[in-house]
Amino acid sequence: MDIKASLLEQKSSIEAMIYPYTKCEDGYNDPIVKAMDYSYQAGGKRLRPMIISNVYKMLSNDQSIDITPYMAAMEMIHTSSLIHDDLPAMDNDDLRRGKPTNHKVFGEDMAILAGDGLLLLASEVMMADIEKYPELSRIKACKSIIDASGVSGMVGGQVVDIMNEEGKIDEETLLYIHEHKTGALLTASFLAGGYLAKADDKTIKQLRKIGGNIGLAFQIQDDILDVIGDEDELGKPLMSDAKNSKDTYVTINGLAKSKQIMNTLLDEAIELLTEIEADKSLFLQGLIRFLGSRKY
Ligand code: GRG
Repeated sequence: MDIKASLLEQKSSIEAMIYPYTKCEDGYNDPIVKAMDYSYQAGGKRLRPMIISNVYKMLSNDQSIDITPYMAAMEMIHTSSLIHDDLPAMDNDDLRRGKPTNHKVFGEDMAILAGDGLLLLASEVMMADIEKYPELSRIKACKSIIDASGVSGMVGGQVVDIMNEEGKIDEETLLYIHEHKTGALLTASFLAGGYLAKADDKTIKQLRKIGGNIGLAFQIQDDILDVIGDEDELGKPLMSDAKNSKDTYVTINGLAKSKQIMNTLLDEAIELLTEIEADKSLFLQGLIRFLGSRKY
């Protein structure tokens, strides 16, 4: 399988599916929808919706459920976190996905509201048809996504990250930050796909472990790319961690050991995936391998 070609192909079909979900202009709210769409439609790998869709396809015999709202919601929450992460009060970044950050284009006030708008629209979109289709599997998928975004998930990770912004940080705290700030949404993507497919408890447990491994591996590669990546490919400046005097996996463990830890996590994830479904998980296996060598 040519994984890069498949990733690009899936990325564009996902974008065609999820873009319509922000169409909520009432005339007065045009400016905020424009600011939301600016970041929502700014590219990105679309990994999280891709995981939801491929886990669902791998596990479900009934492909009749429309899982697009959950894919759109996940990408909205991810995008809202990127908009807020770039704000002057947070990382104060000028570039994201190769374009000026949201607050650089629309101002800080609109960028804050664009993040808030996307975050809440995600819940609206997932809940839109709940009276028509009140199945537990959909409620569990929605819950897993919302839980992962909040104070026990991504927001919690960001808080601990901010509290430890400068100086030394122990590996346990760094692990907490990565597992929550980055890992929570990636894990929720595996779980949401599993819940929508009505997977059994054993499979859900395996998916949670796969998501956890991938979340951590993803962030380790982020730390590695921040040092040895290519600014044009990444679409953002390098050495942002060093600029902020931040301890990372690389400063704590060194480059070689960080890579080794990352590869072990990814190998384990592939092994687990193969235990769940050997043949029907080929794309996801390729995606996981790609994460270990990604340059962007
Ligand atoms: C608004 C819910 C909400 C939260 C705000 C700012 C914040 C709290 C959390 C920060 C979360 C964050 C930015 C984590 C980093 C995750 C990460 C590694 C992002 C990059 O993901 P990619 O590479 O990005 O998938 P693309 O651009 O490909 O989508």
